[in-house]
Amino acid sequence: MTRFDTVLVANRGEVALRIIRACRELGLRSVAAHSAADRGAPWLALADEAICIGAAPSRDSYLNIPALLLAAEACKAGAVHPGYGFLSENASFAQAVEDAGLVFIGPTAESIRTMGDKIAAKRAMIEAGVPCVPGPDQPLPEDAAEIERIATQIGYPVIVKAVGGGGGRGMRIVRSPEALAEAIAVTRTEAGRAFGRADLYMERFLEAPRHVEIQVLCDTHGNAVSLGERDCSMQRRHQKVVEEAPAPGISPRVLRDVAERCVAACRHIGYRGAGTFEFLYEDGAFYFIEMNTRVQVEHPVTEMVTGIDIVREQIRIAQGETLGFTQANIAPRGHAIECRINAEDPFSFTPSPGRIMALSLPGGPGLRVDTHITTGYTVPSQYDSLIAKVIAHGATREQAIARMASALTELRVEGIATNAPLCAAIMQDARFRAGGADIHHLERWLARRAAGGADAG
Ligand code: MV4
Repeated sequence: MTRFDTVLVANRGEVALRIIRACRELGLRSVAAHSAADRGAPWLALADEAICIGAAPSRDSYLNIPALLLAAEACKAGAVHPGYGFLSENASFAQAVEDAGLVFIGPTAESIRTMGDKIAAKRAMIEAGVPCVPGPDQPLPEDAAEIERIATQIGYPVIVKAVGGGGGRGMRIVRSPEALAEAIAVTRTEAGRAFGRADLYMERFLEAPRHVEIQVLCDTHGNAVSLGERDCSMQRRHQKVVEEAPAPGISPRVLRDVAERCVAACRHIGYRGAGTFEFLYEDGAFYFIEMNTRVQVEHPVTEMVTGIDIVREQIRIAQGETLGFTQANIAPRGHAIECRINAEDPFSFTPSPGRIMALSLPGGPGLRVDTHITTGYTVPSQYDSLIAKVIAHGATREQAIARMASALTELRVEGIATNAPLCAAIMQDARFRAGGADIHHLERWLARRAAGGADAG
């Protein structure tokens, strides 16, 4: 039944290494496509083969579809794993891979396209019974009076979002009818420029929600399961910093209900592979905002509590195999927390590329470090600043926090600045320790810190 024996890894850094390891475990050959800037990078040595696909800028390499297809052909790959970021949610890439007779390790191009259109995604979710933020599942009309009526019906404050946007790009909060026309005009212009599509939609703006997402896995034989939720509320400028599973303080009944609705939605849309349903959670209720059709940076916290290897399952699903477990077999155990370690200044957040002069990675019970860096490795300036993910598991949330705090004292990266001190401070923050902080907490905390308020809760 094996459809391929060689996987082209169309990504870099820690996720390339994550995919290479999963391939090896499954007895598959991995070929790492890389840019000129990543020549000689440590993860390439762990792949069975490495192919340079273009110059350092992503557009010439990791975003270069013809170069990736050529590399796949040259190394006789039967499948392509896109990782996260780059081309992972590019429907044209998924289509081009399949048109070349290769397997795209992910959902169909059609699923990716639907979820990339935020209105189409929302409509599919409403049809499937997934709770959404109040607001029409239609693009906004042109007529100003009609738009005002829609906003009045939703109730202020509202949020205007680009249909082609997502991940925090192309949106604006509107608090009064007076501000509406201007906000629409500006967002429309931005959306047209940024996404090549000026369509907008409107929702009720939730003031202080949490970001809670549901991980699903679906095979091509009609089996779909939920691996439970992750709370990713600790973020700055739409970049997650700390993620955890399970989400603290949410009723198991409410969680089970929303997870079941996500699984039903997967069946409804014929989804395949790994996927994440993003929700805002406020006052005991879930509101769908977007679906991610890729493996996510924070997938390890789910792996730690479920014992399921999500990347391995992605590859097995692409091989046409059935999920090796049912919903009844999935029993989350304990608590897991991930800290994203970035090469950046922990106060100014300016990127800090450069050579790693010394490195000590933490270890011990319940600890996992996903990283591609080594002593002597130079973090290039062209790409994302993520250099490592530290994941701590414990029987309880308190134990996971204690293990993370301890791990962050062990972590030593010399030669470049990292945000590890910020992560360590978050582990000591009273509001984080209480659990259930909202999506604005970290930015509020950083603003207080910048103003000189040491560590007010
Ligand atoms: C919202 C919202 C409040 N109400 N939608 C930002 C990222 C994108 N995925 C959706 N986002 C939001 N949509 C409604 N109706 C607040 C945000 C939001 C946010 C969401 C998740 C995580 C962090 C956030 C930070 C600011 C705003």
